[in-house]
Amino acid sequence: MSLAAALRTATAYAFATARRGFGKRRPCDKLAAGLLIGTLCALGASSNAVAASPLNVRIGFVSPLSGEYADYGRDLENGVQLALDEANAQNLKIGEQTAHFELVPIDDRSDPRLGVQAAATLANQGVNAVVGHFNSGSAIPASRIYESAGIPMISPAATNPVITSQGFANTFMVIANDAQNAGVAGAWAVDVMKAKRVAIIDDRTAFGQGEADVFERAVREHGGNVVAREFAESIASDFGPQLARIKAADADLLYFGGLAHQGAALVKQMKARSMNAQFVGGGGVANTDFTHDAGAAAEGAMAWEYGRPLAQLPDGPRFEQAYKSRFGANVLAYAPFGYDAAWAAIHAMVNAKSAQPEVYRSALKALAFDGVTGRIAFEPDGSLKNGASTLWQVKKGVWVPVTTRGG
Ligand code: ABU
Repeated sequence: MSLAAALRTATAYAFATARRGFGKRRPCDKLAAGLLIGTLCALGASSNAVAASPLNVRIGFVSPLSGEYADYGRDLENGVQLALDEANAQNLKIGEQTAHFELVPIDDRSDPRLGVQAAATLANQGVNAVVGHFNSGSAIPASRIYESAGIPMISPAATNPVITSQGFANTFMVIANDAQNAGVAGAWAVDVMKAKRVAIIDDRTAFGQGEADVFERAVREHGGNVVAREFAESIASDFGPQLARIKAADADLLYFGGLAHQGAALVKQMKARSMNAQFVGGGGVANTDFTHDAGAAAEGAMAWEYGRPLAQLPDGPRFEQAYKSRFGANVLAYAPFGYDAAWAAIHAMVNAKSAQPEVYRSALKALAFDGVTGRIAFEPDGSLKNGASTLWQVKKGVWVPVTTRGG
C-alpha cells in the first residue's frame, strides 16, 4: 500500500471513529449503560433535553496564513469568519438545536505537503465541512483525503479544474475555474485584442501552469500564434532570461500564470527592458498587492479575475463595508468567495437539519442561493454553475473593470 493510500485509509478510519456519536441524537435506551444518560432516562428527561443543547459545528479552513501568500489566506479567512459571525448572530437552528459555528484554521504556507497534513488533521478531528484550500496545488491532493473521509470541501479560491473533475462526491467550488477564466482570456486575446504574437510565462504551480496551459490552448484554437512559452519557479524574482527570450520573439502580448507579487515584479522588469507587450494576468493578479508592488509599472496592465466586480453585485457594497468594519482593512481578493463557501455549508446544514456530512451532502448538491458573489449552485461534479470572469485594467493606479464574460 502506498503512503498516500495508507494515509487515506488511516484518515478515513480515524474520521469514522471520531465521528461516531458526534452530533447524533440517540434514544436513551441505546445508551442505558451510560451513567449520565441513564440517569436522565430514569428522571424521565425527554429527547428535547438533548435537542435543546447547542450544536457546535466546526468548519475547517486551510490557506497560507504565513509566508509569501499570507495576504490571500488572511483575506480568505476573514471572509469565512464574517460568515460564521453572522450565522452565530442569527442563532440559526440545525434541526432542533441552535448551531454555533466555529472556525478551525490551519496554515499550509502554500506547501502541498502541509496541505495534505492539514487535511489529515481536519479529517481526524471530524470537522463538519472544510472551506479551502487557497492553492490548487494543495487542494488537489487534499481533496482525496476529504473524499476518503466523507467531508465536503468547498473551494473558495483554488481554481484548477482538476479539483472538481475527479469524480468525487465531496468536492465543491464556489468560484469559476481556470478552464473558464483562462479560456475566456485566450479567446479575448486573439478575437478582441487582436494579439498577433503571444508569449506565456507561468510559475510552475498547479494553478499557474494549469491556467497557462488553458490559455495557450484557447489562443491556438482561436487561430492565434504563440511565439514563446516560458516558466519560472513560484519563488523566483528575476525574470531576466525569460524576458530576454520573449523580447527577442517580438511578442505583443504576455500572459502570466501566477500570483500578484510575481506579476508585479514581471511588469517592473518589462518596463526596465522597455518592453511594450501588453501584460495580461490570469486569476490572482487584479488586486492591490499588484498595484502596490509594481507602482508606476502597473499602469495599463490587464488581468482576468473570477466573478463580477463586487460593486456591481446587489450585496457587494454591504459586504465590503461589513468586512472593513470588522477587520479594519479592505477586501484584497477572495474573501467574498470564502464568505459564500461558508454560507453554502451553513445553508446546506440548515436545509438538511443536520451538520453530519453524510446527511447534509445531498442538500449541498441541491443548493441554490444568492451569495455575495452571485448565484451559488453546483454542477453534478461540484463546480460552480455559470461562473463569471471579469477583465480588469490598471488606470491611474487603480484596477477598473473592462468587461465581464459568463455568469
Ligand atoms: N485561483 C487563484 C490562485 C489560487 C490557486 O488556484 O492556486
